[in-house]
Amino acid sequence: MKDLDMLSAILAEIKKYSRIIIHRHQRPDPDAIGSQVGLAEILRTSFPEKEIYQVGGPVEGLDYLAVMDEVTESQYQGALVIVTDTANSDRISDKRYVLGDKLIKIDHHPNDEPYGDLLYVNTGASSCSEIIADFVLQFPDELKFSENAARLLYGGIVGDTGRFLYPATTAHTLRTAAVLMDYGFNANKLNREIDQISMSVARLSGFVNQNLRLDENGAGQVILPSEVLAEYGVVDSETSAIVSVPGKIDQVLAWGIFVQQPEGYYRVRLRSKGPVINELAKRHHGGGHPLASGANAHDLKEVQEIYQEIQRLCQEYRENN
Ligand SMILES: [Mn+2]
Repeated sequence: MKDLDMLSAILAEIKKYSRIIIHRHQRPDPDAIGSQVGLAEILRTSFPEKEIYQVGGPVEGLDYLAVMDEVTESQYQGALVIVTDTANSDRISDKRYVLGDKLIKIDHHPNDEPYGDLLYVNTGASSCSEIIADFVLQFPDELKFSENAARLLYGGIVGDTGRFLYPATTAHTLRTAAVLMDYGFNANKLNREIDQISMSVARLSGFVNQNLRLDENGAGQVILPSEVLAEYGVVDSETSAIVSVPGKIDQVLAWGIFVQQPEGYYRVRLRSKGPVINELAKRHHGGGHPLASGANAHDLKEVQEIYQEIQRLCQEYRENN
């Protein structure tokens, strides 16, 4: 099915259902919330007679973007369920997504697990929020932005592109952001809310710079053991703010941040300026985009194995580029 045909098929399903419940991934980021609640707000504006819900539990410090709704199990009966920004079904926040009448996936990650009755995946989009904006722009007679929907989608784009910095940013991304900005929300305030960090995270980024291990090919590694997180007063969800820190350093080519979890294992955040790192992530219980992925390491031994694989990828990349 062609892209536009799929989007029309999704719109036809939306029109059919009187109740629509929208999910996103666990440990949400601005794009997860932006695409999810942005779509919810668009549907509320475009179809005021429908019941629209956004679900998935606490938003971990992103409540300046939106808050979630509570729904009961029985409300899933006869409902349409849409999931945004989530590549794999086991990462969907709130497992009741299976209780709906029909399931739609809308995403921009590689389509490793094509779940759902209908799915629209565009890996060329900077963010899922950009896809939701495109959806509205394709059907201007039927779908309408509100000021808040525009704010949420803009926030999602800013979050996933690192304020239009990361390579997934295209001319189309910038044009879409411009269309959204015309809705008049306070973009300056939103940019600041997304970008600002707490004093404890600022101090932790000092630790990251001081303790970065770096080899001659640009392979970087930072390990954040539980004791360090406790010393700096930072919890795992806040570490997303320091993932991009090593990337500012000229010699760094690809890197991993290994954050120890209360259970003992390490959550791994992988980033790259060139070498493709999502295959590596898949070998270690993870996945993601070619230049931005996540994985998990059982123990310090697996942490070192992953670092050695980053080193190999950097070395190969240096030899071929
Ligand atoms: Mn995203």
